Amino acid sequence: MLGAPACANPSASCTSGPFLAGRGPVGPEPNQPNAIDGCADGAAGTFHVDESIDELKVATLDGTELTEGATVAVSVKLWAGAAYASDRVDLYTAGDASAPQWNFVGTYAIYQQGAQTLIPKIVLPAGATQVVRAVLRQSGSAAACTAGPYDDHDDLVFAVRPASGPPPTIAITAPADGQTIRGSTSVTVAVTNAAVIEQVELLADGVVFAADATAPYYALYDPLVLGTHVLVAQARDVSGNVATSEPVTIFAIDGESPTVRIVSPAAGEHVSGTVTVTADATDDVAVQSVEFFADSRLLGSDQSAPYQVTWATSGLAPGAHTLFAQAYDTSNNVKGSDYVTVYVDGSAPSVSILSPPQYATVSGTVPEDARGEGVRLTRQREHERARLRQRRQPGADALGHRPSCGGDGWRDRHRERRRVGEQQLRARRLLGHAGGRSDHDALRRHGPASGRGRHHDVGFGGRVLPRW
Ligand SMILES: [Ca+2]
Ligand SMILES: [Ca+2]
Ligand SMILES: [Ca+2]
Repeated sequence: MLGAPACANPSASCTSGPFLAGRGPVGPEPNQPNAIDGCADGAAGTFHVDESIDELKVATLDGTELTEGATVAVSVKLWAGAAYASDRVDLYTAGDASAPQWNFVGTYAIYQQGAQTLIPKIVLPAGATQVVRAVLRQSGSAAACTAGPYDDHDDLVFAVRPASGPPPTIAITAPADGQTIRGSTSVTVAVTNAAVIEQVELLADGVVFAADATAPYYALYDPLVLGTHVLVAQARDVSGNVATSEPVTIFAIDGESPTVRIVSPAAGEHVSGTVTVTADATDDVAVQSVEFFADSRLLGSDQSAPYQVTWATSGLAPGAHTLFAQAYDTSNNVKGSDYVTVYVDGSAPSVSILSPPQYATVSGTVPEDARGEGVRLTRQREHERARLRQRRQPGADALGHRPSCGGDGWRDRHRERRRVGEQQLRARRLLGHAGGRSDHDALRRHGPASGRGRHHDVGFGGRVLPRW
């Protein structure tokens, strides 16, 4: 009725039987040209010396009925002549045999002279009465109807059962759309109602990064760049058809905190003056900055290695101080170092005279209230000072300097200076202040010259030195 062999009811297979044997006018091919659109066969040559399609058959792979969307095997039994190397078979399908719109499936080479059978697989389109066409051509290009003198065109019409379920789908089941990931993540794919899957491909930002040929389909995705990425899965069936999933957008972030530790000064170290505090910091991506703290006070931050700041310890209370660093990575992950306790030991011991008050007139044993050593002035000490005083000339200051017009010799001045120096040195030794500050003026109090009583300078460690 349609001009080609046909199977009226759906079944597991459909075959043309002997009706396609030979080629059109060359024969025998009953009902030639056996092309539902009347495409004529070539008339050159001889039956089974030259080319002909002799039989077509479609069959499901699993024995179920021919169904829309199913992958089926198409057997093309043919005869090839001596020039078989230039022969090709082109395969076409159409979902509606009564008004065929030819879908090109593929081109297949001939592998030998004489009888042979090619069995390509195709996916059946939608349509209740379908047709498959095989074209055997010498040279030329693929077309549903060719004009070569040795070309044969044969059709097979068959009934197809409607697809019972939903169409095949493919979806990425993990990670979820909009998910934030740290490092690599496993991407899993679900394929439903699929024909024979050749493989599932996974794409990130349009580029295939993995393929899996067996279910369950999954692969590891490790983004090379932080930020937004779009994942898509594609299932490719044996006929080359591709189903594509909905895209899944993920956000790759740096979730790993940096590491940081203070390497200098070392814990327990005694420091003084300006100290360089140095830290080691590392990160899986990049360290943004390192902040330094001393006793919870921010000293500063450094954006590049070596990470360090300077710490001015002069003026700080002597004793234990705590250093701390914290590192930020470029994703603002932050991590603190261990605390490092150091000891500030940079200033000379100092003493403050609290009593007697400045310019006070004192006698006998004077109770002193000094920080550190007690300060005591005794009569014996006064006598020692008095002997020195007798040698001193009027007009000289505390160190024995005198105005040049005083008329005294160099020896006297020198002797006086040395004595005063020795007194000061002795006072220093008594207090064990070998490492102490040597600035005498910074530690003593001067009283103005006065005629009342005796004035004393208070020297190192609270020792009381008479003022001459
Ligand atoms: Ca034919
Ligand atoms: Ca034929
Ligand atoms: Ca990090």
